[in-house]
Amino acid sequence: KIRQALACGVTLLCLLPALAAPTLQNIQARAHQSLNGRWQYIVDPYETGYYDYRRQPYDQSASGSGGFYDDRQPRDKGELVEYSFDGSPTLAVPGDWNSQAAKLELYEGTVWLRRRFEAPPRADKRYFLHFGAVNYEAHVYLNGRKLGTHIGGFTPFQFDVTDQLKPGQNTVVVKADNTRHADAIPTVSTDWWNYGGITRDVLLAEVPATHIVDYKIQLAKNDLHRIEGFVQLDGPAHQPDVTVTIPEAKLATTVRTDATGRAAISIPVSSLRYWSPEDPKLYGVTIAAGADRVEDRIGFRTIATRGRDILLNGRSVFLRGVSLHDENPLIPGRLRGEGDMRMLLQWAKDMNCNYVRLAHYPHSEAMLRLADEMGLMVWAEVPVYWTIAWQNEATFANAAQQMTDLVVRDRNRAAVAIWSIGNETPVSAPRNAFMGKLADTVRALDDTRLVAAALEVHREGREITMQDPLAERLDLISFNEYAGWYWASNRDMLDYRFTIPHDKPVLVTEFGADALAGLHGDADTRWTEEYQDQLYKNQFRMLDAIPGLRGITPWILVDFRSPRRPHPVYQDFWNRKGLISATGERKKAFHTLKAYYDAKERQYT
Ligand code: GCB
Repeated sequence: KIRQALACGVTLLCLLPALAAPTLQNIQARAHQSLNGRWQYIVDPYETGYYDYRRQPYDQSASGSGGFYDDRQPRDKGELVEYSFDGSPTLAVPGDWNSQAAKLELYEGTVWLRRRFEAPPRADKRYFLHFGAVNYEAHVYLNGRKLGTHIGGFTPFQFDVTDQLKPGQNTVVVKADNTRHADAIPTVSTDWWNYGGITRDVLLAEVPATHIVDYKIQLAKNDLHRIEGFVQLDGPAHQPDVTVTIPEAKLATTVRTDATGRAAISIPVSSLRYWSPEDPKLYGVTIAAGADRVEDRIGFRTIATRGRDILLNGRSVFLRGVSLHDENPLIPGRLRGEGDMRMLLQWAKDMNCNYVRLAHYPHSEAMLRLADEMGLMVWAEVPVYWTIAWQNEATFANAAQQMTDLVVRDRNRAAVAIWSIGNETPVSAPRNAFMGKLADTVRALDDTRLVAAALEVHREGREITMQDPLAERLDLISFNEYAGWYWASNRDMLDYRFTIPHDKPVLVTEFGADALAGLHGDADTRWTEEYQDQLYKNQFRMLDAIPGLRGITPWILVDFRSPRRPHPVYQDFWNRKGLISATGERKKAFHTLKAYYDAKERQYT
């Protein structure tokens, strides 16, 4: 297991290593202390705080010490210590470092972050140090001891620190490293900013020694009349019973756990207010086992396909969507809290969206909870993006781990309708095998949602078709196509036609055009709002001719930063395909898309 790669080597200090633990379901609802706030930081481009001058990692040396994680203070006036967190500047956590210090805007490498906190550990409890996300590689130390390592910039991880916490002051140090690697997920080339740092919440959770680790409480596959799932316990004592109650629906069940602490849940349902974008009803759900109890708010809905239709609670829907990145253009940086998230999702709702594509990597758990509450179906994705190391087993293990962590984290969210296993991955035998295995991984974890990927189309003459063999393994024919922008133009794009005869729903996961807000001209002039607007109108004509078209997520809600976009006048390191500018102005195409969605809404009710 990747996150169990405890880098404690052979040192004596490793006699009692903390264990990387499976993340607790719904951790924000547990008793916890937030470790968000200002963390002291040291920029370390040469990794001086990690390696000695012979390039040996300090944390794998005989003493296990010597690195910046020691948080060392000189014992007397003669002692040489060449770093100090005290007196160093601070970064807000959660928050990427690029948006917080001018000299870190383009930085890729290691930054050390330190925070002190008080803890009163209690004997009958267990403690978990939880990180919502650190991009990309995190080494975590508590009171000078290594807890472990985690890779993957967008998924949560945690350590059981029950045996490491001290009464009084504790010190946590994180080495965050956003260096890109060819064999990583994502790989070196992406069309988004490589924000580094502790980008999501950090907290210390306290649970009873025997506690609820995980649960899934959802409608069974394609069945509006049965809630199905499981509850998983962990701890020293065998806790025989688990109770799940949904008071408002007058539903309750008490079930026995097996020897592994697992209990299967199956609750017959006669009637419920089913979750939908029009009525995003969430029920209070209580899961209780012995001394532990967790409260959640869960929506119940089914999502399935039948022929070319997507059925939400058995009714055919059109997914009126838009793609978005986890970025607040106004900072600009990663979304830092619920206010930022609400702003973006509200912009989508203002366009009459009932659906969002959270591209191209797992967004925050809080974003999914907001989508649940605001009534937006979600396409959730992992950063298997473009050309990755298909033949490398560790790369597959990494992708499968990120996919698993995403599904485990969000599988109680009614909003999540589709798991996406990747974006624009180029067809080849090794890639087909890799992606096929990834599709199997998701299906084994969750059979109650659709599995898809943003594929590419094939163009021959004027005909656009789907030739990707991966499509056969997926529930949807879903693809990106840049008619009118990367090929053809507003003048001739309507000469092309899509031939998609498959008996599956078609989702167009991307199309778009760059437009600099406020730049006007005719519809043949690149970078103008008129060009983008005309392209959208042409797209609607082309796409509406596809019989199976059941949804679109144009690229993209709002302009976003990208190192791949250097044009000094039109881009300035922003991808300008937003329907909204970096400063929040709505471009012409915003209103055109809204009008299209208003019509689709009428057509589907
Ligand atoms: C794509 C990618 C997306 C890019 C977009 C573009 O196909 O999936 O990440 O940002 O095109 O603007 O080129």
